[in-house]
Amino acid sequence: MSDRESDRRVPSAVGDGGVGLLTQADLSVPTHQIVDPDGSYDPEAVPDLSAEELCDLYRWMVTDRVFSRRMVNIQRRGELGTFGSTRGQEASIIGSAFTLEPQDWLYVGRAWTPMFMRGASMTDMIHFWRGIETAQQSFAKQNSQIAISIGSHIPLVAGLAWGMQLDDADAVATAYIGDGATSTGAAHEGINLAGALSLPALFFCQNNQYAISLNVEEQTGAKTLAQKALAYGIDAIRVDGQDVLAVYDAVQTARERVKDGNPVFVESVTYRLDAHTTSDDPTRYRDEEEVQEWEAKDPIERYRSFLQSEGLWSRIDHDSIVDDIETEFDEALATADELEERRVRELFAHVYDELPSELSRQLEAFEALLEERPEMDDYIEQRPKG
Ligand SMILES: Cc1ncc(C[n+]2csc(CCOP(=O)(O)OP(=O)(O)O)c2C)c(N)n1
Ligand SMILES: [Mg+2]
Repeated sequence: MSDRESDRRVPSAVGDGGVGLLTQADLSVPTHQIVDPDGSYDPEAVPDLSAEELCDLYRWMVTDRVFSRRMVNIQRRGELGTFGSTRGQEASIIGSAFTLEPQDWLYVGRAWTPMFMRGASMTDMIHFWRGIETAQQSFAKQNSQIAISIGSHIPLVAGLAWGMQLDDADAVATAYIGDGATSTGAAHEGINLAGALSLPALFFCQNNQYAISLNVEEQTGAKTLAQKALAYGIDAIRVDGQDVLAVYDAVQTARERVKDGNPVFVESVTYRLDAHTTSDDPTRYRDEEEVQEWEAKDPIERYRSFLQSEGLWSRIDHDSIVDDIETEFDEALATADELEERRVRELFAHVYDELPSELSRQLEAFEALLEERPEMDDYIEQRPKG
């Protein structure tokens, strides 16, 4: 009997009437961790990464943090529509993305630095958050896309993985999703397809505890998100998302399995320290105490203590890493600002080769309106965004 079969056959304690009732208590889901919150770890459990790679993990985590800070700042100055900060999720984001190969496909929600790790520019990321479509076109050159419509990329990734399977590709298709996305119909359809066809699809779920204002415990009756995978016939790993080495280890293991046609769902348990986006006010739905508890689990601090224990901290010049990223951001912003003003026509441009008549009519009406009332342009420019 496999482990999973034996789990299924554990009888419930009382009152199942002899029908083999399965309950949430019948399944125990461990959470993989390498470095404890107090910084202790078993050296044997550390993934086989070179000193340079271990330092790179730190640099990328800091990149993620600085990028989020700068983006929130320029949004506050009115230079960006909106932005979703990833502060607090750096270990989850970087540990996972560090395992991917350039030929893999990557569809993300709340994870922007993985694009940079594949060669996308900060300028394009700024364009994206300004609503400029050329950014996605540029990301596609690195097999990457951002999905804003929650869960919409899950069936796409299953479909991509199906194509890869048919082509016998040596790569995986990856969907970064949030806890909220697991409640969409698209998740059901996409993950089910991956399980049914044994597709090379990797589902990396960042359980950051919230779908905007909705806490994960209110969103689902399931004890963990990882366990949902089993119902689709795919494997799962639950990992401490504040521990970059554990995330790397988990996703590396997952990726190897996925490549061989065993889809895996990884639940990374983390926390969004900032607002959902710059349009959100989290004080309306969560306590400061809770935020402070998670501030104390800062993933960058935990990893720094690991690097100190390994004698690698002396190789890292934190301040100069931050300076470099700030400079890269300044230059990216200056380049993004050079983009010429966009026209309304572009809103209609990227879906159809030939515009359907109803959309043509809307475009003409919109252009006529702007011709007649040019002040509407200012209104579009100044309306609250988000
Ligand atoms: C289909 C769809 N419905 C609603 C929204 C509005 N919305 C944006 S983010 C979000 C919550 C997402 O939560 P989660 O999946 O946990 O991702 P997180 O933002 O926490 O990373 C919602 C409902 C959307 N973008 N797409
Ligand atoms: Mg979430």
